Amino acid sequence: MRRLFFALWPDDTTRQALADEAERLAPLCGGYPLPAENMHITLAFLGNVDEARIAPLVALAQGWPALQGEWTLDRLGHFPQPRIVWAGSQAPNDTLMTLDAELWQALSRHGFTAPQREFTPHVSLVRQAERAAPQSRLPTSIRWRFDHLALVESQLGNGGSRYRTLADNIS
Ligand code: 2AM
Repeated sequence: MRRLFFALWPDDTTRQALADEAERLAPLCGGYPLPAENMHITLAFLGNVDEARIAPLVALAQGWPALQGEWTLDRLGHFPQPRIVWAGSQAPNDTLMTLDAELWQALSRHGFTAPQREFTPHVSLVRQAERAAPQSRLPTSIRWRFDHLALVESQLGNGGSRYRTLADNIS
């Protein structure tokens, strides 16, 4: 079994801007900042997947049509349970919502079921946060141009999660 999810990964500049924001927020929220290499948005979390079901997911990622999208992060949010402070956007992003819906549609053909709850696009910045950020806007908005979809494995370890890309639609 491997713990898998589909995600978008930012370029270096965007990732660093998010990590800087996480560093700034961590002491204010009483948690720990996630490192630059972990910054991403999850579109579809699959959980533990049997080895036998992984090959079709790799093929799905590799065969996904080219992506071209943009997301402006300008808002901070808080999930009290699981204690995450995150970055997202005030305005809904149609490209992301459509991409998420299309991805789950494709995944349903492989026996995976979309969650009931509504998709809240977010990038986790601070974990084990004791409280929300003091303000709900990002001091400086961050523009993220995304161009590839990745199937990623999450390995849980002592130092937090480590992520490894198994397949994407650009390499
Ligand atoms: P999070 O950052 O909001 O915790 C790897 O764990 C990725 O999958 C993270 O982006 C994490 O989101 C997400 N994830 C973990 N468990 C999830 C769940 N039950 N539903 C949706 N996403 C989940």
